[in-house]
Amino acid sequence: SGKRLRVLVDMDGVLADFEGGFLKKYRARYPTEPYITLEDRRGFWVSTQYGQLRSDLCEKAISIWESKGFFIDLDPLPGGVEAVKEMAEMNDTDVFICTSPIKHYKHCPHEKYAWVEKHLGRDFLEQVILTRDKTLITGDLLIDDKPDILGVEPNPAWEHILFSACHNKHLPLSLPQRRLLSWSDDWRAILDSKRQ
Ligand code: BVP
Repeated sequence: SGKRLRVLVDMDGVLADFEGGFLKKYRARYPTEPYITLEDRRGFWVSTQYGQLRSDLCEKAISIWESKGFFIDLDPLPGGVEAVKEMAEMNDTDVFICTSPIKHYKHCPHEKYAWVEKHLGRDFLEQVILTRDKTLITGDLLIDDKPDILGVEPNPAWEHILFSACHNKHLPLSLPQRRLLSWSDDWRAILDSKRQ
């Protein structure tokens, strides 16, 4: 076999249930305001769709993930923690968690590290990459639910595997983009397809 495989795994919407956590806390804080069910979510940006529902709901949505406790309280998505642990144990495989913090930095970066420690263990903190520009990070694969991952590097090293989420499941797949439907889907075959 050739060189080691490097897998970058996104956090929100791939390992941590950002959408479910958002809706639960939004409805608890704003019980009389309209909301968007996960079935009706379209587009990556929650704030944009809430702003289209009613303009003042954009800032109400933002207030949810800017609050203390939002990111640490996110539930793990089914099978994600187990998959990442198994990946990290595979021969010739390096796994990094590659996640973009929000610009309101008071709680988010701290809570992202705390979430990794809580669910993956203290040793996994070595694998955390916080960046607002994922195109700068080299890897063979990036498993991420954001359909368009752009930055200053026009030709990123990684192949983007679109992880299915409520907001992207209706999108036509722009070929040759590959999808991972969930952590029950065959992620091992996707890794094997990139090995030398
Ligand atoms: O920290 C997350 C939440 C935030 O953007 C980051 C996306 O990171 P990745 O999943 O790409 O690593 N976020 C912010 C907004 C609106 C901001 Br205004 C949003 O609607 N959705 C969202 O995920």
